Amino acid sequence: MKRIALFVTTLACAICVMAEDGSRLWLRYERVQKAEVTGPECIAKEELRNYYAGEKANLVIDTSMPEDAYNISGSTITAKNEIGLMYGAYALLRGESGYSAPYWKLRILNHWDNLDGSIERGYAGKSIFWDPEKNEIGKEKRDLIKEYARANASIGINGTVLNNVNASPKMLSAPYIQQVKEIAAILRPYGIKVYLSVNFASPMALGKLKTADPLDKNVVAWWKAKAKEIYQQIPDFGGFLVKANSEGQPGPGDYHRTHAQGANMLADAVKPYGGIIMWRSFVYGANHKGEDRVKQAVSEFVNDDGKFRDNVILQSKNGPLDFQPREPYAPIFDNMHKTPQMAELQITQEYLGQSRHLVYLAPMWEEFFGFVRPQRLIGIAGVANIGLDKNWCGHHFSQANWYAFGRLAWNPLLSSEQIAREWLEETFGDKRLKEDSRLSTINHQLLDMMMRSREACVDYMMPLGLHHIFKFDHHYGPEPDGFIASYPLEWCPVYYHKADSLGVGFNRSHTGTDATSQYNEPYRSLYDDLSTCPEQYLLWFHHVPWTYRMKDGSTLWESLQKHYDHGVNEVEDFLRIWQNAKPYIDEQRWKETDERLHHQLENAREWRKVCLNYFGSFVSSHTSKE
Ligand code: GCV
Repeated sequence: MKRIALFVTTLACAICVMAEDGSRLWLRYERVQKAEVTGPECIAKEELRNYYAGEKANLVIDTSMPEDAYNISGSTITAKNEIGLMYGAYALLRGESGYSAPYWKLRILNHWDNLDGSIERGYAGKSIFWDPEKNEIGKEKRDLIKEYARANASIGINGTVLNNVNASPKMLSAPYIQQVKEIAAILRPYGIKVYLSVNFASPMALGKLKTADPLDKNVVAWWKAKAKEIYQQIPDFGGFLVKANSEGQPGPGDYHRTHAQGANMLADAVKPYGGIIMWRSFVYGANHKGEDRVKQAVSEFVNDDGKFRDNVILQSKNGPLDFQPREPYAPIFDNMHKTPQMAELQITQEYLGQSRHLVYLAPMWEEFFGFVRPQRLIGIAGVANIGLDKNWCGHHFSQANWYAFGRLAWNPLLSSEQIAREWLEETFGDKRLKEDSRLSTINHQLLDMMMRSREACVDYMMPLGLHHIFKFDHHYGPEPDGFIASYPLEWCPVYYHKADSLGVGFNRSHTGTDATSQYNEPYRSLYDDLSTCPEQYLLWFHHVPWTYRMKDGSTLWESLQKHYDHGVNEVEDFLRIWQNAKPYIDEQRWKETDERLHHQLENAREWRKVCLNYFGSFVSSHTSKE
């Protein structure tokens, strides 16, 4: 588990570079230990003493400053308190200057970590928090969690939900609360609050009550007592995250109560301590038989708008389905006018090649913020991609997604390109190579590769608005013909593409399921009309004839083929770029990434082959020649 950088020389390069296992993430500062730092003893001081390359730095407290904000003038950092100074110190080490304040107060990672140490949709090893063999936080784990805290603090993340939204009731038992208390103590100096996902039926499983009905007085009392117990141990505990009446999880609906009734009961329990409830809108299935899955969140929540307590926040995925490589934005953001909302982004690449594909996700998130303006949200959550793997995230480039999430949570107006440039410089930049004139070309190519990688993934997996044609359960690889009669239809790929001899795509216009009517204008009309619907969402909103003429004059079927080809060609190009970069990257990270890129190419080719064979089987030989 210990993350130690190996130091070996590489023959691949005339200049000897340090081999790396990726454990230092983007925090690869040289330990110069030369600055004299004035100001309070704190993390900022320690970091600057160790790593600041200037001779002097000053830390100044100004209590009139806003929470978490900092100002950097020369080598003087001013902030309200030590946390602000810490953010300022990391910014100074990144080379920033001037004033900066976070856009949102809530910048939270969601770990889908189970108490048995496994991680749902985790692709980088086991949980860094939970180990069923050890019911205590030992020294090794403490050190690791401290590194985790430092990495998060360096990019401004200030909250973490420690367990899976498919929550075990055991999470709220006394021994686990004790562990949470210990974790909270490690995270606190870095300005990070802990939150827990809770199972709505915990009063039954743990408290032996006969019901979890939110209007039952014993249930209310149970949650109040539980909140008190937690806050006695962890006075700055953040609150609860809840997945209710979704994918088999219990919830207020089990007692014919509304989401608002369920959420408010929990909200009242944490309110005296300043806690919040993040209630997820990811629901489909049970209550909406036959309704288009992407409409169900709005249908289920819209009547609750305005009925939630003021410490409840509705947390919704960026798209209406489930973290696909491309989705239109989720219309729930258009429909809840009186309820504070948070967006949930997925950093772990469940549907984007997991930790085997190089896919930089910030362009996707930037696209989302183009539709759902950051000012409509009061916070942001990201499903973490972190595990016990030495490089934390499985793929060296998946670290960029953790980094980008933090940077966007601090400032969603930053461009994905700026963030990628920053990350590349911090993660792969080697100061000794700066003089080499080829380096700027290489850097440019690496940046380009990252920036093209998400669109490439869309193209080789699901272009033109296709969605959810993944293999069952594990969601890796193509299965467009997927249909299992005993499964809910919403789990079957054929439900989503509806290919037939006439065409392909899901008619969600007013002549179909009318999902377009859940959008505000101008998107409602734009998406509803086949002739104005952006091609990137075409098959999401329309069932389109194979012979339909696309904007470039090709037929839909030809266009699909072009997109799949383009996606594969892009990955071939990424391999070339990576080959060119070889002399400038340490041996270990180069090799590990190269292996994954080869695998990615193989997988991209499989996607193309399987999907084109399958969809091609619907296209008559007459049509395909048109
Ligand atoms: C945590 C999808 C994923 C599940 C996940 C669920 C959710 O269905 O495949 O693993 O469960 O979303 O976000 O609750």
